[in-house]
Amino acid sequence: MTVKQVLITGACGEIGQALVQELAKRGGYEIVTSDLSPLPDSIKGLVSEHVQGDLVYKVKVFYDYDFDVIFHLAASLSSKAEIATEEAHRINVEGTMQLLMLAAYRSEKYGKPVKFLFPSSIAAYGMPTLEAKQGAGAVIEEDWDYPHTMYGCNKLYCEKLGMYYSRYHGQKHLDDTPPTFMDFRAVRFPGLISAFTLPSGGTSDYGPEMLHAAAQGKEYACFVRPDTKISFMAMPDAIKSLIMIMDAPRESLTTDVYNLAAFAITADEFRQRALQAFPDAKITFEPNLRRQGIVDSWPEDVDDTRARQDWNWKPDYDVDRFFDEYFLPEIRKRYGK
Ligand code: AKB
Repeated sequence: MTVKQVLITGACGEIGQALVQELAKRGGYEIVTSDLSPLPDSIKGLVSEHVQGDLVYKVKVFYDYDFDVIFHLAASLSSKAEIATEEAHRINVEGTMQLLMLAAYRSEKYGKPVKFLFPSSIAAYGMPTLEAKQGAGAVIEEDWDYPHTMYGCNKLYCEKLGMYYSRYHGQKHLDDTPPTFMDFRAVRFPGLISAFTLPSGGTSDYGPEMLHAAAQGKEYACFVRPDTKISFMAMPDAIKSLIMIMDAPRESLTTDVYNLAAFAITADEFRQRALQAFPDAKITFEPNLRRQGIVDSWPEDVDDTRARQDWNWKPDYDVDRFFDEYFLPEIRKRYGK
């Protein structure tokens, strides 16, 4: 079996840790990682090399590697990015740009398209008003692409940069013999929930934070209103989607950026589910205006028909299966409740 060399940036984050574990389980990959932090014990033994530091400055190290696939997960998430906007732009845009340049260079030089997997987000959308959000239903990829946050702007722009580098870079597609371009593929993730790790710096974090707090018997003040609705997805489905889109034959892809959906529920429905499982949970609502504004700008749901049609995407976990077969059994084991 030929071993594929894979780079995972942001490997210490929630998606990164779960992805490293899944690729190691699958086998056939030499996994190189990068992150600002040292690798956690959960994945240390699964990685052949870890490059610690700021990607913008470290990327030159990677020009000597022969990556088949790059998962570029490193990002400053929406709430954090709104506080440190310049830093977020540097991490989210410059970091991505540096890595796209590397993938484009290697693809062209060696005539082998490097696959570049990019997790975009529902933050790429921007609903102008609550009425528009409530009336829009499940939105498609091209609609409402007017993000209200630095993070959302960064994600939307990087989707465009990815398309540029994979098709038009240097306008060489116009030459008689166009070069080998990199192979860019992006998914727009909803809020993700893991039973093993907690997110930090995001605005969809109220979902996982509430559930983890309830399971530990800790009080939780939710920072958005009870009626706040966006879509969420179980972490195993997020990992499954990244593997599926990586494996999909290029010719089956009709677009560069795919919506992904699993279940759309309100913050109050989260609370009800948490109370059913942990009747002593103490969950209150103390909306934070700024974070509320961010979530109000994200659609209630997204339409993932294209992913379903092009690469047979289907989440394993709807809301019932998410609670009953993934989150609650795992979290009970974890916290012993
Ligand atoms: C965030 O809240 O910033 C992320 C996202 C929805 O992309 N989880």
